Amino acid sequence: MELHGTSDGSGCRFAIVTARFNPEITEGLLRGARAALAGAGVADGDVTIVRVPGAFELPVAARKLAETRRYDAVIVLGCLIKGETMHFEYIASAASHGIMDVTTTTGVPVAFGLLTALTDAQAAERSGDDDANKGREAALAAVEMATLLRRCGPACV
Ligand code: DLZ
Repeated sequence: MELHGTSDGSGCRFAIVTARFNPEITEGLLRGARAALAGAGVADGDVTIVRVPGAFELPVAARKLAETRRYDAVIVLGCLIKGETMHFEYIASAASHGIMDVTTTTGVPVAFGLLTALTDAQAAERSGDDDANKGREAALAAVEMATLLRRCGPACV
């Protein structure tokens, strides 16, 4: 037996948590994610968007949403750009571990759309209106995982 998700997200519900820090980048990620969900057949009314101050706040909001059990998947979007201090390392580590913890402890897929870029240019390249948009990539992963888990009921193992 082989199980896999699909690219048809119709009927699935998604929450997108997006950080406001570096808004020119995170709004691009959000556009990419929304376009990908719409392209996968997800109705606008099945998408909830939640805004948080920065990447550090992504895990707590993702957990709250996952625990409602209202969503097939949660998508987190944010952008960390390396500066001259250690904030990049600390926030990236805390956010990525926190997000992984949410998905493993709740069993709800959380797609990782947190950019960790060394320069503004790298972040811009990954948040434009094209296939390189990492919000788009995270949304497509969320659709695949949402549809996979719907198929992974008790009857399938
Ligand atoms: C404080 C801070 C800094 C310096 N840089 C970023 C960043 O590049 N990207 C980001 O999403 N958030 C940043 N933040 C904000 C923190 O994530 C957080 O919102 C604050 O420390 C408040 O808890």
